[in-house]
Amino acid sequence: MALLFLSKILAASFIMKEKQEYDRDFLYVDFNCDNGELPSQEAIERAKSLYQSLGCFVARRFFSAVDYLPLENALRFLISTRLRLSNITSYKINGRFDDGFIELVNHARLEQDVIFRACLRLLPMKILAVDPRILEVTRSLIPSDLLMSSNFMPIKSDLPHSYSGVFPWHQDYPPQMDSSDGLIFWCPIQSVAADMTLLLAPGSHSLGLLPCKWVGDKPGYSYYELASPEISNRFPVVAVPVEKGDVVVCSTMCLHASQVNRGPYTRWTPIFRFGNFKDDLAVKKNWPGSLYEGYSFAKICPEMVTNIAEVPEFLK
Ligand SMILES: O=C(O)CCC(=O)C(=O)O
Repeated sequence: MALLFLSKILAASFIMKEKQEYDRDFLYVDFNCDNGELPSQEAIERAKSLYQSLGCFVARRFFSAVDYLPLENALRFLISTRLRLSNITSYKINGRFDDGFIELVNHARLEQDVIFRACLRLLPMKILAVDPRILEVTRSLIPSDLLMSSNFMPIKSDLPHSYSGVFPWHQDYPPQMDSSDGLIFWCPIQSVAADMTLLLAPGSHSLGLLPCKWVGDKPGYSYYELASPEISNRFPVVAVPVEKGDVVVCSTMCLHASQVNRGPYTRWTPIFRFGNFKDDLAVKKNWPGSLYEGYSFAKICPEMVTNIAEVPEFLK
């Protein structure tokens, strides 16, 4: 155990030494498969090597605008239906699929949740989740012949200048609990600039699952935060700006954080997650799923919750 801890500290301090030379372009791999073809072996190998050493990478030109059209059309329908039901007729027309969404949510906050829940069952989302390019990358990064496709694959909507849904540094395992080698595809439908994109702490996946503390029933679904959030300071912080079609891929153990959407429009981000049924942790914990599906991290991993005594009984 002590040896394991020492090796993790050594790995972390090695990454700290690299910090000065760190260049975020290093995380980008040109997949160039936005024409629908499978990624090249060269792109896969480069991505695999980054994923193993840093726990994350950005797949440039992964999807095309056309790949997102079914999702945009579905969102257009959902939003316009809710606008009609709410009798909202005056809203800004920008020629976007989400015209009226901001006005809809300003009219009633609950509408954001109605759209969010509907999106969890959108067939175009499920179809994109099994896109051959997604599966090829997943199979290359998770060494298993029995993959798990998470039930929790949302489309996140971040309103301009809103702090709701802005997550501090975290690992995805506590809210998702698929497997310790699970991975996430963060696929913004629009370009996202550096000052409002995902923040990554490359190399942090090497720490493994980190202790969390229960922070109560906050709005949103994240009820646990890192027990020692300052642990992210040991790693470089990289903001990864993306063009439409780029996809950020990171390990469930890689520390990442949100930034506020500083743009004028809603930021829409489909998120796909995969895991491994044969992973030791997944087997030991009886293949749990996400907090959203009702699985409780405090029940499944009580040993990782530093303030377990404060957690209400119904969550333990
Ligand atoms: O889109 C974001 O703001 C971050 C999403 C995220 O960190 C997550 O879903 O785990």
